[in-house]
Amino acid sequence: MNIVGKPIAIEATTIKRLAPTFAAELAGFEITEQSIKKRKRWIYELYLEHKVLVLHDQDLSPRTFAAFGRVFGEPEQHHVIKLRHPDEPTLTYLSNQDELDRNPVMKYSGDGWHSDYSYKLVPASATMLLGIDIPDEGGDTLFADAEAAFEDLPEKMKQHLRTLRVRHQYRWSPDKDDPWARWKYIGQEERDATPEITHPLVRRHPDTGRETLFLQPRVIGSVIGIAEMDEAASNALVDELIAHITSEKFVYRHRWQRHDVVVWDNHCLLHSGTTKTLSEEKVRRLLRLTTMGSAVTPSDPAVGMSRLAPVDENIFGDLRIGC
Ligand SMILES: O=C(O)CCC(=O)C(=O)O
Ligand SMILES: [Fe+2]
Repeated sequence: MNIVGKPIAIEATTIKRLAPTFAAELAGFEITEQSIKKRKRWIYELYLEHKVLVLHDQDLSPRTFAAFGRVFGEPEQHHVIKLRHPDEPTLTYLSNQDELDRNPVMKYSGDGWHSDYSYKLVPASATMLLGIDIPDEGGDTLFADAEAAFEDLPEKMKQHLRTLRVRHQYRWSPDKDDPWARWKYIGQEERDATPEITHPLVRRHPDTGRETLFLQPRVIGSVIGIAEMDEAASNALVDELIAHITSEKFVYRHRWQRHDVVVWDNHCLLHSGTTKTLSEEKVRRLLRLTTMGSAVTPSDPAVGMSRLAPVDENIFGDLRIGC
């Protein structure tokens, strides 16, 4: 007993694996500013080991949510201004409702397999979401383990993939008229912040040194293709690798509950929202934070670091719809 007669809370945490290669639920841990300070290193190590951590029943203020985010790095603002939280610009506010004068396309900005900010020279490190309003069913988030998927490939193929680079651009879409294409909702400032770049296809995790595939689909996912490869061959390779990464054995589906906190490692995972298939009567709102990553380390140093593409093709020229 402590001096005010209350039993001293003893942390009884349990860790449950949620998918064959990754993802874990951390039960019995209450996120508070004190518990964050005390267990920072332990949480970070669990995160590196499991790649996705799920914590239920965390009714957090934006301040405590942001403090927990700092366990995983320095918070970064989203380059799409209207996606930022109106009061806390380092947080993003995700909603499937028509609100905050946003372009309707933004309701589904997380749908489609991707790794956050992969279209930037320095992509995101961790992303963390907090469920505020969660529908009784639907709006799940999917995760795919790109590190386990790379590990699973034959050695000869791994060697070939280590020599390749990938072209990325935020506003790229294989179909200009796709109603969900990102170029439709960004203005000049956001275009300037997202020129075409190339990254190595196989990168090393900055903390664990493990190799992973750093790729996403061409549809919505901002990948133009493999650099210096014929378009048909590039498309076939991208499609084959994405089908492999997102095959069932590497996927975890998170079914949201209110006050869930989910944090994941963008270095080695792809993720996708499923909000487009959710009826709008089902309200879904989440708070989001991403942390700043570090330069992408190629698995094969000869491939070189990430860099700006030689010519910015100014994809889709002046076409723009205000957001
Ligand atoms: O809404 C979702 O389920 C995923 C959102 C997403 O992609 C993100 O927060 O980075
Ligand atoms: Fe995302």
